[in-house]
Amino acid sequence: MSLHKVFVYGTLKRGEPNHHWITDTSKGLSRFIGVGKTIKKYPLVIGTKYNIPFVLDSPGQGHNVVGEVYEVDESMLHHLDILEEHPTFYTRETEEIELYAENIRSECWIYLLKKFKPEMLEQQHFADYSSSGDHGLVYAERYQREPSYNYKQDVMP
Ligand code: PCA
Repeated sequence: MSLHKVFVYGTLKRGEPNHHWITDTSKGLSRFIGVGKTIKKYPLVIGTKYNIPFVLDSPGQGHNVVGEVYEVDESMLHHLDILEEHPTFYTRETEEIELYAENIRSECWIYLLKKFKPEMLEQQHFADYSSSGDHGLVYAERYQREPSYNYKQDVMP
């Protein structure tokens, strides 16, 4: 069985609205490894009218993004790809992550946005996402969204 490391920075983190996706044992295996951050700086923004977190593929801007590293099996990785709509919405790529506790670097998968409207870079850049932060940009879960509203148009160039 092949295992993969995934770095999550948004709604998949503990205490965030999609965390249950990564703990659903009926979909595969996952194990929390630790908290870490990207070695490179990235813009982490909250976008669309549904306040979705995105790391924009524009390294060098923003902050070292904080998140959680999990070890997952092939089946769980596939399950996460479905949530993130890889490769049509987010794209899963590898990125070097520094794990705080062990002070080691590790190559992990990350879901980022490759194609985005340039004005998204002007939005506030966060270092550590929370859906209930002072920013007041509360994440709208799928069941709360309007079926007729194409929120992907808010990000696609
Ligand atoms: N889910 C993925 C990408 C953004 C999101 O909300 C994550 O938590 O890393």
